[in-house]
Amino acid sequence: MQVLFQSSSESPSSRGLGIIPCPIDRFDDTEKSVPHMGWNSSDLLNSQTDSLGMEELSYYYFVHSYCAKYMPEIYPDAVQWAHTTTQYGQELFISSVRKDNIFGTQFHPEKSGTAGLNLLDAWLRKSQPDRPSTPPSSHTFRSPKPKHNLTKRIIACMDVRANDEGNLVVTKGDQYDVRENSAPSSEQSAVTTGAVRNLGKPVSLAARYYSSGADELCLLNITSFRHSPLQDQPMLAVVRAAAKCVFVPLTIGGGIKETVDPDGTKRSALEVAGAYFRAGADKVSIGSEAVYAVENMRSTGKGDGTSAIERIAHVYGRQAVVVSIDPRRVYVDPEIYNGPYKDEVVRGRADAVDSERVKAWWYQCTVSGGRESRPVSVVQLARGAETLGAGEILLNSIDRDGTGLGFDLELVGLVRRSVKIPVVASSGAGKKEDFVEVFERGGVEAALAAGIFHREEVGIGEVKGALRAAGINVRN
Ligand code: 1PR
Repeated sequence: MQVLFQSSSESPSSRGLGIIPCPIDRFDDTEKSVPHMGWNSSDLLNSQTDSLGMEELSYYYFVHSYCAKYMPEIYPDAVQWAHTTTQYGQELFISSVRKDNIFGTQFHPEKSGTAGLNLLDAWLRKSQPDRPSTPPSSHTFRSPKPKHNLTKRIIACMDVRANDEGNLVVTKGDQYDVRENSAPSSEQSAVTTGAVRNLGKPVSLAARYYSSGADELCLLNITSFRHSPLQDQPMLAVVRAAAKCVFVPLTIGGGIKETVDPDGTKRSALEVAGAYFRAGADKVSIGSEAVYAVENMRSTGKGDGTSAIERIAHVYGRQAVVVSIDPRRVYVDPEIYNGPYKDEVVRGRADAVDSERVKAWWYQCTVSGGRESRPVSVVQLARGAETLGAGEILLNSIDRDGTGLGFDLELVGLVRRSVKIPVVASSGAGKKEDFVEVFERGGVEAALAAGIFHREEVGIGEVKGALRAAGINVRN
């Protein structure tokens, strides 16, 4: 859609087609996260033209940092093209354009669930373009509303690995340990001590989460620290199959790094990410490589353009690059600790579980699924990743993973205050109220859970019901 416009501050030296006389500009990030990422509503401007299946109460999936601002006084000819507008923060922008047989959307209909599929269907069924349009006399000019409709996102995450029989399964650990450690009970006769926990098949679980209302899905290859050549990458087939039945965004993580094929061919991280994007991924999530890149940037003072984050963001846009952080607490005595992370030390809340109440700690980043700790704090990693070009932070917590104790609110708050890009809180969800708490107290854009959804202890619908009851905007 944006190429129809005159120019873009994303690439000032390149001209657009100039068919719509108005520039594309970046969102203002003073008071909101940028990219604008998630489900937002679109207001129809001209009720007399065919709405193409778009309804006022429908939500569509957006992921972008630049937009055509809706400015009728300055660009009156451009706003005649506006089919819908959408509001983010106090900024109103053109979210779809329509004239004669031209139609373009800023959002992604192919990733907007049923609402998007209805729109595509209506468009494909149109045998004739509308009559050549004269500017509609009924064009109602809009002004920003007090509040935008961007919803909070609920993400279902599947940690994927091969089990001991070599089958790819969705697994789930406690503090990243995904093997059973208890003797099999009579009801669980199939469970062997030490076996990889098997909670289902990735594609069928993905389909289940799509139909139960997940706003996004995340598939993580958790054994990617092993040698995993692109040529022989079973996750690609999983992504391809999932993308055929899931019409909400898919984030793929694990192993987004340089790999070597069995014949010795080197594949750059950009090639690996490209293979996932072509298979149907919308975002790639980078873990260990992000830690190394930030360590490197901190020692030289700036990014050198060679990291996976920089390269992938340059080619596919920063909104396609998620950095997944695996922090672990390092407990300290706050009265005597005078180390480099003293400004990042947090204390257990008065209402915290017993084991945390009187303690203090900082968060250290790890690589290889928590197997190795690195000399980088969570704040340094989040800020460094943002500087290098990440568009979103997926914030795990090794201490809370699989515990059901609720999200780590100290961790979430620390990272939310440190960056401008959206933050996804992950690890520890045990009940629907935990989601209400993390949105109300953590200020994050999205919350992710795995175990409670896999074990069907809490449904996505139930979570959304609790959020709605608490006055938090979610997609139906
Ligand atoms: O380092 O770029 O190859 O990426 C590896 C990816 O795999 C990282 O995103 C890392 O977080 C993930 N990973 C590695 N090992 C594990 C493991 O569990 N042994 N999974 C792992 C991380 C965390 C979340 C989990 C939430 C929610 N899993 O994905 O789903 O903690 O769980 P809960 O709701 O049950 O508490 P690279």
